[in-house]
Amino acid sequence: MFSAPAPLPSGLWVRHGRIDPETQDALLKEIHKIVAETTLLQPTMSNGRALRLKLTNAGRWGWWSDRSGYRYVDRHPQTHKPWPPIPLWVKTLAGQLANEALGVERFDPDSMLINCYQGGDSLGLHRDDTEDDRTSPIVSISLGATCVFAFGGLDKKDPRRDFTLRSGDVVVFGGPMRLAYHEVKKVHEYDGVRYNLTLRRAKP
Ligand code: MD3
Ligand code: FE
Repeated sequence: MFSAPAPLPSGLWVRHGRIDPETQDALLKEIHKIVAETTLLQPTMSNGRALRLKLTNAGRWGWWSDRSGYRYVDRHPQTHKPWPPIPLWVKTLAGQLANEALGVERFDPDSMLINCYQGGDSLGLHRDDTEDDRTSPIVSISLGATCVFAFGGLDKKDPRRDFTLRSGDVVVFGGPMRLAYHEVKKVHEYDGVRYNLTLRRAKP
C-alpha cells in the first residue's frame, strides 16, 4: 500500500510500502547469505556496554563499535576478512531510491549496515557522524518486524516526531537533515526480528 507523503522536514523522505513483497523476500535472501558468511555481531559502546541490537555489514567499509569506539573498518572484527560485497542489484536499488527521494544523481554506497533487532530492542538517540562523507544521502530499508522510529532535529533537544516503520518502508535522509538526531524507540515484541539495511557512503 502506498500513502501520500506528509509534509516533512526538507531532506527527510519516507515512503511506506515502497519495496514490494517479492523484492523484500529477495533482500531477506541476500541478508541471510551475508549473515551466514559473517554471523551477526554484538557491538558494544566504548564502556563495554552492549547495544540492544546485532549487526553485520557488506561493502568496502563496515560500521563497527567496541571498546575502541565506533568507526568504519574494512575487515570483519573477528575473522579479519574483508566484508562481502554489496549485491550489485541492491546498490542499483539504493541509487534509484536516492534519486526518486532527493533527486541525487549519483549515489554510490560503499557500506551496507545490516542491523538486526529482536522484539523489545531499541537504539538510543544519536546522529550518524561516523562517516567522513557527510554530503551523500543515507538510504534505509526496513524489513520484518514493525518499529517506532523517532526523528528530531540538528539539536539533541529539538522535538521529535514518531514514525511507524514496517517491512518494505524506505527512509532517505540527506541535505540539512543528514546529521539530525534519531532513534529506534521500540521494535514490536510479537512479530519476529526486524532488519534495517542502511546504505551509506562512508568515505569520499
Ligand atoms: C536519521 N539505524 O544504524 S536507519 C543507525 O532502523 C540507525 O536501524 C536505524 O540509525 C535502524 O545508525 C535507523 C536510519 C537512519 C540513518 C541515518 C540517519 C536515520 C537517520 C541520518 C540522519 C537522520
Ligand atoms: Fe543512525
